[in-house]
Amino acid sequence: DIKGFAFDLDGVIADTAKFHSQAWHNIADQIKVTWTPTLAASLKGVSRMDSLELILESVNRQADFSLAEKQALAEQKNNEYQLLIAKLTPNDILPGIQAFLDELRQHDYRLVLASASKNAPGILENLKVTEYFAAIVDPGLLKAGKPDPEIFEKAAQALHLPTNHVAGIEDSAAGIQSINAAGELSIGIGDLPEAQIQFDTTNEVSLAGIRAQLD
Ligand code: G16
Ligand code: MG
Repeated sequence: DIKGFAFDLDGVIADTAKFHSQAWHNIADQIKVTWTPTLAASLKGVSRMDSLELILESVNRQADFSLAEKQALAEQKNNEYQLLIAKLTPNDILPGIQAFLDELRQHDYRLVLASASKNAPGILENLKVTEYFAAIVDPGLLKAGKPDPEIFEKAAQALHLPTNHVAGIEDSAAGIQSINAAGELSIGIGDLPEAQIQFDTTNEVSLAGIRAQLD
Protein backbone atom coordinates (compact mmCIF):
# COMPACT_ATOMS: atom_id res chain seq x y z
CA ASP A 1 0.00 0.00 0.00
CA ILE A 2 0.92 3.65 -0.43
CA LYS A 3 3.07 5.23 2.30
CA GLY A 4 4.44 8.29 0.51
CA PHE A 5 3.47 10.94 -2.03
CA ALA A 6 5.81 12.55 -4.58
CA PHE A 7 4.52 15.94 -5.73
CA ASP A 8 5.18 17.86 -8.90
CA LEU A 9 5.19 21.61 -8.21
CA ASP A 10 4.22 23.63 -11.27
CA GLY A 11 0.55 22.90 -12.08
CA VAL A 12 -0.03 20.81 -8.95
CA ILE A 13 0.93 22.98 -5.95
CA ALA A 14 0.98 26.39 -7.68
CA ASP A 15 0.34 27.81 -11.13
CA THR A 16 3.90 28.93 -11.81
CA ALA A 17 3.51 28.04 -15.52
CA LYS A 18 2.12 31.54 -16.17
CA PHE A 19 5.36 33.06 -14.81
CA HIS A 20 7.61 30.67 -16.75
CA SER A 21 5.59 31.56 -19.88
CA GLN A 22 5.76 35.31 -19.27
CA ALA A 23 9.55 35.19 -18.85
CA TRP A 24 10.10 32.91 -21.88
CA HIS A 25 7.69 34.98 -24.00
CA ASN A 26 9.91 38.02 -23.43
CA ILE A 27 13.00 36.04 -24.47
CA ALA A 28 11.18 34.77 -27.58
CA ASP A 29 10.22 38.35 -28.54
CA GLN A 30 13.80 39.49 -28.01
CA ILE A 31 15.24 36.82 -30.35
CA LYS A 32 12.29 37.14 -32.78
CA VAL A 33 10.74 33.72 -32.24
CA THR A 34 6.93 33.67 -32.60
CA TRP A 35 5.33 32.77 -29.25
CA THR A 36 2.35 30.37 -29.56
CA PRO A 37 0.14 28.54 -27.02
CA THR A 38 1.45 25.23 -28.42
CA LEU A 39 5.04 26.28 -27.79
CA ALA A 40 4.13 27.46 -24.28
CA ALA A 41 2.42 24.13 -23.49
CA SER A 42 5.40 22.10 -24.73
CA LEU A 43 7.62 23.61 -21.99
CA LYS A 44 5.57 22.16 -19.10
CA GLY A 45 7.80 20.05 -16.82
CA VAL A 46 10.83 20.55 -19.10
CA SER A 47 14.13 21.82 -17.63
CA ARG A 48 15.33 25.39 -18.21
CA MET A 49 17.97 24.67 -20.87
CA ASP A 50 15.77 22.08 -22.60
CA SER A 51 12.97 24.68 -22.69
CA LEU A 52 15.27 27.12 -24.49
CA GLU A 53 16.23 24.38 -26.97
CA LEU A 54 12.52 23.71 -27.68
CA ILE A 55 11.93 27.43 -28.28
CA LEU A 56 14.83 27.59 -30.76
CA GLU A 57 13.85 24.28 -32.40
CA SER A 58 10.33 25.60 -33.02
CA VAL A 59 11.82 27.88 -35.69
CA ASN A 60 14.83 25.67 -36.53
CA ARG A 61 17.35 28.06 -35.02
CA GLN A 62 19.24 25.85 -32.52
CA ALA A 63 22.49 26.42 -34.46
CA ASP A 64 22.19 30.24 -34.47
CA PHE A 65 23.33 30.58 -30.84
CA SER A 66 26.55 29.57 -29.09
CA LEU A 67 26.44 27.74 -25.76
CA ALA A 68 27.48 30.97 -24.00
CA GLU A 69 24.66 32.89 -25.70
CA LYS A 70 22.15 30.19 -24.72
CA GLN A 71 23.36 30.28 -21.12
CA ALA A 72 22.98 34.07 -21.07
CA LEU A 73 19.40 33.82 -22.39
CA ALA A 74 18.54 31.14 -19.83
CA GLU A 75 20.01 33.29 -17.05
CA GLN A 76 18.06 36.34 -18.22
CA LYS A 77 14.86 34.27 -18.25
CA ASN A 78 15.56 32.98 -14.75
CA ASN A 79 16.25 36.49 -13.40
CA GLU A 80 12.87 37.67 -14.64
CA TYR A 81 11.17 34.48 -13.38
CA GLN A 82 12.65 35.01 -9.92
CA LEU A 83 11.23 38.55 -9.75
CA LEU A 84 7.78 37.10 -10.55
CA ILE A 85 7.88 34.22 -8.04
CA ALA A 86 9.17 36.53 -5.28
CA LYS A 87 5.59 37.81 -5.06
CA LEU A 88 4.04 34.36 -4.40
CA THR A 89 2.11 33.96 -1.13
CA PRO A 90 0.04 31.12 0.40
CA ASN A 91 -2.92 32.57 -1.54
CA ASP A 92 -1.26 31.23 -4.70
CA ILE A 93 -1.53 27.58 -3.64
CA LEU A 94 -3.86 25.87 -6.14
CA PRO A 95 -7.43 25.14 -4.89
CA GLY A 96 -7.73 22.06 -2.67
CA ILE A 97 -3.98 21.46 -2.30
CA GLN A 98 -3.55 22.99 1.17
CA ALA A 99 -6.37 20.74 2.46
CA PHE A 100 -4.85 17.69 0.73
CA LEU A 101 -1.41 18.40 2.27
CA ASP A 102 -3.06 18.68 5.69
CA GLU A 103 -4.98 15.45 5.13
CA LEU A 104 -1.78 13.59 4.15
CA ARG A 105 0.09 14.93 7.16
CA GLN A 106 -2.79 13.94 9.46
CA HIS A 107 -2.56 10.37 8.15
CA ASP A 108 1.27 10.24 8.48
CA TYR A 109 2.08 9.94 4.80
CA ARG A 110 5.64 11.01 3.92
CA LEU A 111 5.93 13.72 1.25
CA VAL A 112 8.68 14.52 -1.23
CA LEU A 113 8.91 17.14 -3.98
CA ALA A 114 9.75 15.89 -7.51
CA SER A 115 9.96 19.14 -9.48
CA ALA A 116 12.22 19.91 -12.44
CA SER A 117 12.56 23.46 -11.10
CA LYS A 118 15.78 24.63 -9.45
CA ASN A 119 13.65 27.42 -7.93
CA ALA A 120 11.37 24.94 -6.12
CA PRO A 121 12.80 25.39 -2.58
CA GLY A 122 12.19 29.16 -2.71
CA ILE A 123 8.68 28.71 -4.10
CA LEU A 124 7.73 26.27 -1.28
CA GLU A 125 9.06 28.83 1.21
CA ASN A 126 6.94 31.64 -0.26
CA LEU A 127 3.87 29.39 -0.24
CA LYS A 128 4.69 28.43 3.39
CA VAL A 129 4.50 24.68 2.74
CA THR A 130 8.18 23.67 3.10
CA GLU A 131 7.53 21.94 6.43
CA TYR A 132 5.17 19.41 4.81
CA PHE A 133 8.01 17.89 2.78
CA ALA A 134 10.53 15.40 4.19
CA ALA A 135 12.72 15.90 1.12
CA ILE A 136 13.13 17.79 -2.17
CA VAL A 137 14.77 16.01 -5.12
CA ASP A 138 17.62 18.18 -6.47
CA PRO A 139 16.94 18.49 -10.23
CA GLY A 140 20.56 19.61 -10.70
CA LEU A 141 21.71 16.04 -9.97
CA LEU A 142 19.51 14.33 -12.57
CA LYS A 143 20.99 12.65 -15.63
CA ALA A 144 17.62 12.78 -17.43
CA GLY A 145 14.47 14.79 -16.86
CA LYS A 146 10.81 13.74 -17.12
CA PRO A 147 9.61 11.47 -18.85
CA ASP A 148 12.66 9.48 -17.65
CA PRO A 149 11.76 7.72 -14.34
CA GLU A 150 14.89 9.01 -12.55
CA ILE A 151 13.29 11.96 -10.70
CA PHE A 152 10.47 9.83 -9.28
CA GLU A 153 12.90 6.99 -8.41
CA LYS A 154 15.06 9.49 -6.51
CA ALA A 155 11.91 10.79 -4.79
CA ALA A 156 11.10 7.30 -3.44
CA GLN A 157 14.72 6.82 -2.35
CA ALA A 158 14.60 10.11 -0.46
CA LEU A 159 11.64 8.75 1.51
CA HIS A 160 13.40 5.37 2.00
CA LEU A 161 10.45 3.67 0.32
CA PRO A 162 10.27 1.18 -2.56
CA THR A 163 8.63 2.85 -5.56
CA ASN A 164 5.52 0.64 -5.36
CA HIS A 165 4.71 2.26 -1.98
CA VAL A 166 4.77 5.76 -3.49
CA ALA A 167 2.12 7.71 -5.40
CA GLY A 168 3.24 10.46 -7.78
CA ILE A 169 1.01 13.44 -8.54
CA GLU A 170 1.48 15.34 -11.80
CA ASP A 171 -0.20 17.67 -14.30
CA SER A 172 2.01 16.87 -17.32
CA ALA A 173 2.07 13.89 -19.69
CA ALA A 174 5.87 13.67 -19.37
CA GLY A 175 5.48 13.57 -15.58
CA ILE A 176 2.86 10.78 -15.66
CA GLN A 177 5.13 8.74 -17.96
CA SER A 178 7.97 9.25 -15.48
CA ILE A 179 5.80 8.05 -12.54
CA ASN A 180 4.53 5.01 -14.46
CA ALA A 181 8.04 4.06 -15.58
CA ALA A 182 9.24 4.32 -11.97
CA GLY A 183 6.56 1.81 -10.93
CA GLU A 184 4.65 4.25 -8.71
CA LEU A 185 0.91 4.88 -8.57
CA SER A 186 0.22 7.74 -10.99
CA ILE A 187 -2.25 10.48 -10.11
CA GLY A 188 -3.00 12.90 -12.95
CA ILE A 189 -4.54 16.36 -12.76
CA GLY A 190 -6.22 17.28 -16.04
CA ASP A 191 -6.63 15.35 -19.27
CA LEU A 192 -4.02 12.62 -18.75
CA PRO A 193 -5.33 9.24 -19.97
CA GLU A 194 -2.08 7.48 -19.01
CA ALA A 195 -2.62 8.27 -15.31
CA GLN A 196 -3.95 5.39 -13.16
CA ILE A 197 -5.93 7.82 -10.97
CA GLN A 198 -7.47 10.88 -12.64
CA PHE A 199 -8.85 14.18 -11.40
CA ASP A 200 -10.06 17.09 -13.52
CA THR A 201 -8.69 19.79 -11.20
CA THR A 202 -6.60 20.09 -8.02
CA ASN A 203 -9.80 20.82 -6.10
CA GLU A 204 -10.98 17.20 -6.46
CA VAL A 205 -7.83 15.56 -5.08
CA SER A 206 -8.37 13.74 -1.77
CA LEU A 207 -7.57 10.38 -0.15
CA ALA A 208 -11.24 9.37 -0.51
CA GLY A 209 -11.16 10.30 -4.20
CA ILE A 210 -8.02 8.19 -4.71
CA ARG A 211 -9.48 5.20 -2.81
CA ALA A 212 -12.71 5.41 -4.83
CA GLN A 213 -10.73 4.95 -8.06
CA LEU A 214 -8.59 2.12 -6.67
CA ASP A 215 -11.59 -0.14 -5.84
C1 G16 B 1 8.94 23.27 -13.86
C2 G16 B 1 8.16 23.83 -15.07
C3 G16 B 1 8.99 23.99 -16.33
C4 G16 B 1 10.32 24.65 -16.01
C5 G16 B 1 11.08 23.72 -15.06
C6 G16 B 1 12.46 24.26 -14.71
O1 G16 B 1 8.75 21.92 -13.65
O2 G16 B 1 7.04 23.03 -15.37
O3 G16 B 1 8.25 24.78 -17.26
O4 G16 B 1 11.06 24.91 -17.19
O5 G16 B 1 10.34 23.53 -13.86
O6 G16 B 1 12.34 25.38 -13.86
P1 G16 B 1 13.56 26.32 -13.40
O7 G16 B 1 13.95 27.16 -14.57
O8 G16 B 1 12.96 27.10 -12.26
O9 G16 B 1 14.68 25.40 -12.94
P2 G16 B 1 7.76 21.05 -12.68
O10 G16 B 1 8.52 19.74 -12.71
O11 G16 B 1 7.66 21.62 -11.27
O12 G16 B 1 6.42 20.99 -13.38
MG1 MG C 1 3.96 20.27 -13.55
